[in-house]
This record gives sequence, C-alpha cells and structure tokens, in this order.
Amino acid sequence: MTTEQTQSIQVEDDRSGLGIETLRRAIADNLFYLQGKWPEIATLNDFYMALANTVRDRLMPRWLNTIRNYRRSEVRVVAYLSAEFLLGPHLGIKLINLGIEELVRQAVADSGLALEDLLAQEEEPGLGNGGLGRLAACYMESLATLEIPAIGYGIRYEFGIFDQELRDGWQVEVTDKWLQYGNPWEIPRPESAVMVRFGGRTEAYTDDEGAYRVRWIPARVVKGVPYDTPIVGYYVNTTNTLRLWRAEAAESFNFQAFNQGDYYGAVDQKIYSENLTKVLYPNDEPLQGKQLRLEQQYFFVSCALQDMIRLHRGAGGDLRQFHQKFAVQLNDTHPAVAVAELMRLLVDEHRLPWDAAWEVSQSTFGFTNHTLLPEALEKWPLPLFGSLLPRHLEIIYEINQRFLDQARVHFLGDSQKLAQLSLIDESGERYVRMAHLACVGSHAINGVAELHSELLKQTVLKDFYQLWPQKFQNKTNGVTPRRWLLLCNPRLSQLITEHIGTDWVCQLEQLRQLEAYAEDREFQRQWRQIKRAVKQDLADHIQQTLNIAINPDSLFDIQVKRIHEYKRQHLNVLHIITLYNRIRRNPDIDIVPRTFIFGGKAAPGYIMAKLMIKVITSVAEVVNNDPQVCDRIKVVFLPDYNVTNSQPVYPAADLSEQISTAGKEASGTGNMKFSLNGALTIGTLDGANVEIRQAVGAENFFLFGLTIEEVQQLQESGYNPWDYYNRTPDLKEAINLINSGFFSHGNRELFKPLVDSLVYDDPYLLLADYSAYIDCQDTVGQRFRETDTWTRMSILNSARMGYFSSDRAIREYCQDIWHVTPISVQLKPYVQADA
Ligand code: NBG
Repeated sequence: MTTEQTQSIQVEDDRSGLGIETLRRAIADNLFYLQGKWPEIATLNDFYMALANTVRDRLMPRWLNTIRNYRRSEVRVVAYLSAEFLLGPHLGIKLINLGIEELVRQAVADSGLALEDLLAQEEEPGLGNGGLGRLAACYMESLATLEIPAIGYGIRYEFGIFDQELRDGWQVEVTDKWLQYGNPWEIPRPESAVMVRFGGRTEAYTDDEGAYRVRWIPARVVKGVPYDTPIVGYYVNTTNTLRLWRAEAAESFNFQAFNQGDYYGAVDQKIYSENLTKVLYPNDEPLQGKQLRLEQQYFFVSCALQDMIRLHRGAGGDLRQFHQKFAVQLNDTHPAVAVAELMRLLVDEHRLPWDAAWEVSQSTFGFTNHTLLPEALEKWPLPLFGSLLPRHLEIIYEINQRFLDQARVHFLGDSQKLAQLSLIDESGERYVRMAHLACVGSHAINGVAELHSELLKQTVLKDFYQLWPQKFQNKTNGVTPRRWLLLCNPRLSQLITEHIGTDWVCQLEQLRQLEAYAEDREFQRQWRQIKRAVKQDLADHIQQTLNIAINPDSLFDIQVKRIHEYKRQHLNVLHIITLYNRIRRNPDIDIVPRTFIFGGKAAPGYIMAKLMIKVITSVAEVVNNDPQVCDRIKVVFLPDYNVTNSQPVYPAADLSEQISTAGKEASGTGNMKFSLNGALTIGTLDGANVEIRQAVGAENFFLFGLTIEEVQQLQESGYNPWDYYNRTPDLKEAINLINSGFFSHGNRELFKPLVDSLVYDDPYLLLADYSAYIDCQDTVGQRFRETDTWTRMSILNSARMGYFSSDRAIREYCQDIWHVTPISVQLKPYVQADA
C-alpha cells in the first residue's frame, strides 16, 4: 500500500466507543467472536481476554497514528535496546492511562463481573530480573506520556523469570508460563521478519569497484520475528511500540532430510533456532561464558538494527544520516555488540567507508551502566566470541586498533594504561570487554545515580573518563508515578488529588504542595487512616494466602528486592534475632510491635542467596510460633515477588529497608517507590538513597552505616569480622543462636556456610555495620510511637519525591543524550465503511 492509501483506514465497525453499554456489548462480542464462548460457559480468563481485546481495540487508532509518526523523515526516534523489559500487568495501567477505568468498571459490573477479578487473571510478562528490566518499563511508559517517539527493542522470551514457590522454606523454581492462555497485548508481524546469522567464517574479496571488502559466510541463519506491544501514555494519544523478537527457523523444515526419511533431523534446525529465545537467564547480574546468552544478545541487537535501517531507508533516509533518525540507548552492556553490528551493517552490507560509518555509530549510541560489581562486568571469552561472531571480532579488532592509536597519543605510550583500556583483556585468558566496546562506541556514558556516576569515573571506567571526560553524565533513575502511585495506591492518590488537584500525575514535583498539610491534624488523620486501610488489605492477603495473622497496627518493616549478599537481607535478619533475644531475656520488655516482610527471588545457581531465603523462613517459623513473643514480632516471606505482587506492598510499608553496603547498589528504584508512598527509609549512603535523603530531608530519613570512604579504609586496613563478632555481645548472641541449630531443628550444619562467611570473611561488612543498624532501628521504633511526628515525616517523604519520577529522568535523557523533542500525535479519524 502507498502512504496515501494508508492515510485513512477503512474499518467495518467502530470499536472506539466508550459508552458503558457499548463497552458491555464489545466485551460480549469479543467473548463470542474471539474466545468462541458464550457467558454461561466462559471462564474468568475468557472474560479477561474479551475485556483485554476490548481495550486493545480502543487504543488501536492511537497506536496506528503514532506509528505513522515514526515514518516521518524529520522525526528522530529513540530506540531503547534492552535484554529485559519487566512490564508488569498491562490491563490496569492501560485503563488508567486511557482514562477509562471507571467506565470499564461499570461495563464489567453490568456484565455481572468485578473488574478486580478480571485484573487478577492477567499473567504478567516477567521478561526481566529486577531493577534493570523494571527501569526499562518505567522509561517506556514515560516516553509515551511525554510524547517522545520511541521504540523499545528486546527479546520475546517464551519463558520469563521463573515463578518462585517455597517448599519447606526453600526457594523452588517453577517455569513461568505467561503465554499459556495467549497474549492479547501483542501483534506478531511475520511480514517484518529479518534474518540473523551465526558462526562460520569471513572471506575477503574485491567488489565491482575494485574495493577491498569482507563478507561473512555464516554457518547458520535464524529468523527473527517481531511481536509488537503498545505502550500507552497517560492522557495523550502517543502509543509507542515495544518490539520484541522471537527466534524461528529460517526454513521450518529441512525438506531434503525429510524426504530421506530423517524426520527428526528435519525438525532439528527448527528446535535449535527456537531455543534462542526460549528462556530468560534468571541472573540479575550477568553470568560469564554462556554461549546461548551471547546468541540472545546478538540476535535481538541484529534484529533491532536491521529493523531501524529498513525504517530509515523506507522513509527515504540516507544511511549517513542514520544517527539523525535514531538515538539508540544501550541498557547496560547486554546490547553492546550493537556497536560492532552497526559497523558491520554500514560497512559490509551498505558499503559506507569506515570513517563515515564510525561517525554515524558514535553519534547513534548512548550507554547506561547499571552496576559497579566487578564480577558483573560482562566479558566474553575470545574463542567463543570469535566462533559465534567471526566478522564482529574482526571489526572489534579494527575499532580497538584505531582507538588505541588515539589513546596512545593521549597517554603518551603508557602501555599499562593501553592494556587497561583495550577492548580485549589480555591479562590471562583473552576476553572481549563489552563495557569497553560500549564506551568507545557511544557519545554518552551515564550512571544511574549521582554517587554511582561518580564512582564509575573513579573506578571501573576511570581510564575512559581520563580520556573523554565530556562523555560522562549522570541520569538518576526514576519510577513512573502512574503505576507506582496512581495505580498501586488509589486511596492515597485520591486524598492527594482532593488537596492539590490532578497535575501531580504528570508533574510529580507538584506533590510538594503537600508540605502545607504536613502539620495539619485532619490531613494527618486521613493520611494515617489510609495507611492503616492499605496495611489491613495486605494483612488480609497474608492471612488468606499464608495463614499468618499479622497486626495491622504494627510497624510494617519491609525489604523486597532480589536476594543478594550485597543487599544484606541477612543484616535485617540479625536485627530480628536481636529483638527476639531481647524478648527472651526480658519477656515483659516494651517494644514496638513489628511485622517484618521480605520478598524476592534468588538466582537459581546462587547458593548463598538461597540459604538467605531459608534463614528468613526458618527464623519466621520459630518467631511466629513462639508464644512468648506475644505477636510483638512477626516475620513474613512473600513468595513469588514480581510486579503484580509488589503493587500492594509498597503502599503498605511504614519502613523501607535500603541497607546495601555503601558503594554496591548502583541506584535502587524500590527505594523510590516506598518513599513516594509515604514509607520512611532506613538506609545506607548508597545509590540513590543519598539523593532521596537530600530530597526528603536528613531529619526524615534513618541513616546508618559506613560511608564508601570508610568501607574502603576498613578493607584496606585489613577488615576482621571476627573482632566485631567477639566484641559485640548482642551480635555474638544472635549469630550463636543461628549456629546452635535453634532455627534449624537442631541442625548445626544447615546455616554453617552463611555463618562462616559472616564471621571469617564478611565481604559485605554486615558485622561492621551491625551496631549502627541496631541503634538506628531502635530510633525507628521510638519515632514510630510518636504518631504525629511519624505521620508528618511520612507526608514529607511523599511530598518531596517529585524528582524521582521517570518523567524527569526521561526529560534529562532527551535533552542531554538523545536530543529529541516531543511530537503530539494527531488522531486522523479513520473512515467508517458506512459513513
Ligand atoms: C541494577 C542495579 C540497581 C539499579 C537498576 C536500574 C543491574 C545490572 N543493575 O541498583 O543493581 O537500580 O539496575 O538502574 O541489574
């Protein structure tokens, strides 16, 4: 079809109607025509699907008109490349962003159903591990809300992050089956498939103009099929696309093998190809050396870049201006091979001279780093990389040679510097360093919180900073207020809106107006009443699902995030045991009743993290059943922490645990969600905690623990956890209690690895921070009793969190890195058949 023809879309019937009766009819129609059911035999899931399709129909005009904008030659589009997008359930947020939640609620009620029950049917797409994937999802939502033309590119994993079950207090991984009942939010686009090559060899040749060229003769080819999901902005027409790629066999049958009777041989290739996008690697920090992981990375990056080039050329664009059409952001090093792939496409396939191609590439890419943990810096063994991507390795050598020539001038031949900077690690076994490739190939490099960005310049990327200080930036993370306040906490949202109007939803800084009510007795009362109601809801849920009775008036002390030693969930456990020991010593002791809530998944191969879960659940079992405790302490581990399950948790917190060892957490984003919903934070000076504390005021934040400088000093001077153990009686008592088998039915071996790691090694300095943490928690307990003070602090936390909106973060990326501006989408009405 020509552009002229697509200007108006002819449709049989109008599915944009928003009358309650129209919506009710639409749901019934979709139930009949799409689900093939009538109400009497329909399952709740059928109704969910019918509703989802009804909503999808209503966003279609916005989506199509937005796509039209990408094609306009003068429009610059952000391409966000990420191996993970942790979107959370679609339906709720789409109803809110389209502004049709109440209408739909009524239409569903008129169909004899409850919207909440249908919302609960949705299996969330768990296409991410944690913070990094969720950040990508918040950013996609903000990009749409801010009317920035954007496409997210990623992988359509058939199996996302595993579901977590607890058996006997241990984590058990269960396969995620998010696609089993179909996914109404995606549209496959097989007509836009692209081919991706792997393995084989390269070969030099002279082209018809006599120029020296290289071609890649691959060993195999896989087809990438895009699946598109609409991302709707809040009260705008802009509906951007998340384009996720699925691997398929290039030929679904090998007919020669088939004809020779080798049926299994014939489908082998198909199975092999489809394996590529079968499953998400469940590690929150990258793992080394897994070929399939590198295949996944290259696969989606190649699909994405081929897609962009097609779009650009389709709009009549010249490849020398590719960077004017697309601003490509590399979300961590997972897509870093894009630098080599774009060079290959431009030089080998489209015959641009190297220098021109390099200029295009550098102007195209920006790179965000999300971790300082040295073990998390991605590098690929050279033989593996070379056998999978032979041409890319050559290109990386070429980039490296030119880069080192440049660096040599700057560092005057300092060969150690050059070895440190090189894209190839040659200190032992040889590796390709993905972070270095990303740095060299990008015009902007950023960290995700001020502290993290500073540390990047001083540590892992120090040499690059010396070379190119102007490339380095900070972009402090943010979260979307639509999901993380408006959707997850409707009561508080309502109260806020009653007092300051609705502007805060898109201008989160407006929350500052709540400061005026911080001392207002009536407002405080309402604020408390809401917190109490939300806590009651969570308590009811815990009672029903886990059969644990908790007191909604107790202090809800919550730590939800991936389980990791650096995040120190076990420090939290030491506090619980310390309180427990105080009660055992003095049964009448007057302490603030607390409910400790944990949630989070451990990487399946991370033994210590799994043991941390077991220690939490074991302490819970003992403490929750000890009559002496008299309900003053309860410990709950919420199984299967994911976006869906997290939404009722943030609003219910009184206290947010952000207790990582200083220097280890790049930013954190859960910390923002809690504080936005009026929880106070107990935290270290790490990641974005530093900025949150600045924003809410030091007096409204419970700070404890070593600073980064102190951590460094302690480690340099020879840290000995054993000394801390011996000279801190409460700590010793707590650790001894674990060691004695008290929480493990007398089994003294069970927690030995955990205890030994703490007293003999303690790489994350729990023992050094223990006393400060306990003292700070005592202060928290006292302050919680001063109800008015606590409420004021809670209000001030929400009021001052405006800065941590992902809208602010995205605006900064747009200005400082992508150089893109909003374009509002006009809804060109489509022509109705009988109109
Ligand atoms: C994580 C950091 C978090 C940060 C998120 C989002 C990775 C590699 N990094 O601190 O650990 O909030 O990224 O930036 O998952």
